[in-house]
Amino acid sequence: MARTGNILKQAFNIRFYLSFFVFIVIGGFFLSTAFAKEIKQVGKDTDGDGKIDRIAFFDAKDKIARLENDSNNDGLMDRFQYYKDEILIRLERDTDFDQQIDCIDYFKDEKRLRQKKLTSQKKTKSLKEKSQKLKKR
Ligand SMILES: [Ca+2]
Ligand SMILES: [Ca+2]
Repeated sequence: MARTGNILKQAFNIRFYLSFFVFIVIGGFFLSTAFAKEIKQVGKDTDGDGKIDRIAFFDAKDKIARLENDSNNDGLMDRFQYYKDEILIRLERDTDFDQQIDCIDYFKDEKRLRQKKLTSQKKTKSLKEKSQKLKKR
């Protein structure tokens, strides 16, 4: 009797460890993908006109990853600040509000390193995708 009890106990233990292992693997997988992504966004209507004009994106550690601003209040984001470890590393701007980035500033240690201006031929980044995402909300 004692023997079967032990076997049952062992079987239970193996199952326990297996499910624990599976839990860790799946949990780890979700965590690792979550860390790479911005998982939370907080929109703000800073001037109180009922339109969201600032959206902050946070990563899984609740650190700011990106900050978007609508500086001319047309409902389209035109200022994109990118952060690493909560420090500004890049600022992308659409200064003429044609939904294309035309000016990029690079930062290091919170100081501007260099500025890249994109002429109409060299506009590499389109904001259309971002704007569409915004409208869906
Ligand atoms: Ca705008
Ligand atoms: Ca532009």
